[in-house]
Amino acid sequence: MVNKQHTVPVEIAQAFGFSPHAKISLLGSGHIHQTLLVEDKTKLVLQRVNKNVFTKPETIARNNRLAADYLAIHHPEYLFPRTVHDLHGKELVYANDGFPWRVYPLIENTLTVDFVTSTEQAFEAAKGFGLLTRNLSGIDCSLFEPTLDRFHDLQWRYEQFETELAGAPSLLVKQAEAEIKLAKAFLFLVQQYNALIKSDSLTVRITHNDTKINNILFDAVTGKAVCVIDLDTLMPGFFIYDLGDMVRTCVCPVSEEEQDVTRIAFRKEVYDALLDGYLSQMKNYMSEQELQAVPFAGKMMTYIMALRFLADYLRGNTYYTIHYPEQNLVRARNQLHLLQLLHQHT
Ligand code: GN1
Ligand code: MG
Repeated sequence: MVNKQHTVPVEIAQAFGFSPHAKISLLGSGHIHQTLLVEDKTKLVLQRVNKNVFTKPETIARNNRLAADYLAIHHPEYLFPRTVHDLHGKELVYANDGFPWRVYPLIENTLTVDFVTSTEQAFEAAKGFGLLTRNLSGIDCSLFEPTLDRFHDLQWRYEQFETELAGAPSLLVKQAEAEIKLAKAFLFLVQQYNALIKSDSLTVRITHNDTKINNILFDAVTGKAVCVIDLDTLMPGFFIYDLGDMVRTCVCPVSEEEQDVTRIAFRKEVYDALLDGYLSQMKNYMSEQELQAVPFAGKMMTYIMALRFLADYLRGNTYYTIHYPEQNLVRARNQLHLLQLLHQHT
């Protein structure tokens, strides 16, 4: 979906009390929502929630509230982003077109990165995401509802890929021939996933579920992880989802947007640093069986993203924001390349 708009509806600006002189600019590189920086009396992050993807925005708000309230009591020192209420005390405000908007305080002197440049950065990111799950380890997971059903269900994602493939125009199938072949060659990972889930060896925890490297804020000076952001998919899940998406987005020296596959590489030292960072927080909470599942995490999440990008390409790019027609195919191609490397090295 092409999405370049960055105007704020008058009713939203009024609800949050922005002055008419507030400066609005685009922020971040997320594929789903529209995120804006508002420079007014204070600096704020304004987000238009993509309700076509997140059909239950109130569930997101509720899950986040549950986590925030728990953390405030049990880990008061932990920085967890809470939304700013509008002038009437609402967390989500609906524009006249039906899209919900929300506001966060801008956490200053921080930055995001799209690819990791050092082992320290990888360690910090993984420690940051591990700490979130660890701090929420005492919460009752049954209070949370999924914001997206079957989000990381590899079996279901493979079926979606097959459905899109069956309905895709032959020209697109031809263009994606090599990627389709490669995607099918990794079907054995779906079987491994199903077996792992069925074995009941993974504990259900509150996981972030979108731990790509640009969803964590680093201190601009010290480089330490300051806080995790993009909490739309904070919901019950398995550790492999969080560790896996970190592996997917950190071990490679270039981002998932890379067009030149010769630049896709596996950095062993970064992989090791990620595992160290995550386990420094989570090891004592994980079973022996979970520790054995660690090497599966990165493969599973890289595969699921390859399938999702490829499926979106075949269906005509209705889900992820794209800036050129082949972008989802390019993403799928580099993810499949990375998957082959992970398969060799981990
Ligand atoms: C989407 O919103 P964003 O860009 O952080 C997607 C993730 C993918 C990611 C790939 C709700 O995340 O699952 O890993 O793109 N989020 C949703 O860049 O589908
Ligand atoms: Mg997101």
